[in-house]
Amino acid sequence: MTTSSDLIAQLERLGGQFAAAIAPLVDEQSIRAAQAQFLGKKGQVSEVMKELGRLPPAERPLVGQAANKVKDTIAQAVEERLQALITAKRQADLARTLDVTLPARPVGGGHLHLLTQVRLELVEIFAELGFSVAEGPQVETDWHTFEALAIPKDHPARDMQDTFYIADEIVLRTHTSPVQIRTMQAHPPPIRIVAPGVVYRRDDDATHSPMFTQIEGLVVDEGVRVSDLKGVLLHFVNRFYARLGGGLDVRLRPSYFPFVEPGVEIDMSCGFCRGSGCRLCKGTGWIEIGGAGMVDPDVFAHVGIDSERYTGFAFGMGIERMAMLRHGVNDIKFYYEGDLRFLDQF
Ligand code: 2NM
Repeated sequence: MTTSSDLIAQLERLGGQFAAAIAPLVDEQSIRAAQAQFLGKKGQVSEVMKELGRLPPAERPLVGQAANKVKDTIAQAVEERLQALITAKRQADLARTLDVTLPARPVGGGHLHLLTQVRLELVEIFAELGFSVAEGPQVETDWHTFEALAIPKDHPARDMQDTFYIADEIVLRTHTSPVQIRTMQAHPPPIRIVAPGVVYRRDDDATHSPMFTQIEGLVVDEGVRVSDLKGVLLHFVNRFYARLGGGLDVRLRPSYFPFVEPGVEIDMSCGFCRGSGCRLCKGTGWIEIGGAGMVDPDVFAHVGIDSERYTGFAFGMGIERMAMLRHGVNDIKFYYEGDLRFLDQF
């Protein structure tokens, strides 16, 4: 026969059992679950209270008071346990405080873009031969870009297909030759310059981009000859493609550019297959690397240089193409995409 003192004793034990049950719990969710287990409809406290009906009515309030007390005890134990967890977490955080005396983690260093590296290297190679660097505007006049270079209004080189027009007489330069024009206007010979820089053409495929970089060279002095041009180019290819082992030859193949006479395409002997035939030289043993020629007397006339006294040669090359050949880059877009998986290889 259940008595009120039995039930009160059971309830009081539950308080202690609850505290023991949550002591090992380390998160609020499981503590709340334990709380529900003790206090919920099917909880242990409710189980005890079901016995209440069997007691004489006079004894029931005493058991009710004991039940309220155990509920308070359980609520208090939950609060204490949660507080203890918060305190423990805070102490663990503090124990992990930043040690500012530790050496810093290494940060991956940046580096120059491949095209910048190659441009600087090209400038250095030509500097060895006494060239200085000249620069000029990318937004140019029609006159400096075409007229002064003996490219008349109806010449295909200034076709709407190739040239970006800003206004009737203002264009994005299609080559860096206007820099040579400006230099010849500003300085009397002797002139020995390279003009590296961005140029613009309406052209877009695996080997052409609407914005790309060129380096052009110009030498003007008394007695300048095609053999001087060839000597400069021989020095250039054997320095720039030194890793191919030296002994590279240069071939000047007759061609046409409006601003030179004679005009030539510059080929270098294929150092990749040494003439036995490969993909790069398409089996010919020669690789085209640019254009050149002796400056046309018409150009000298436009800039006020006496072509009876002075002669000169000029040459031009695409920097993207030079780097593509040397580093095996097979699509020009890799230069401009900013993908570090490509850029970090150089
Ligand atoms: C080339 C090919 C041939 C060139 C000529 C001149 C100037 F201004 F002196 F007339 N500058 N650059 C030239 C000549 C450029 O690039 C393929």
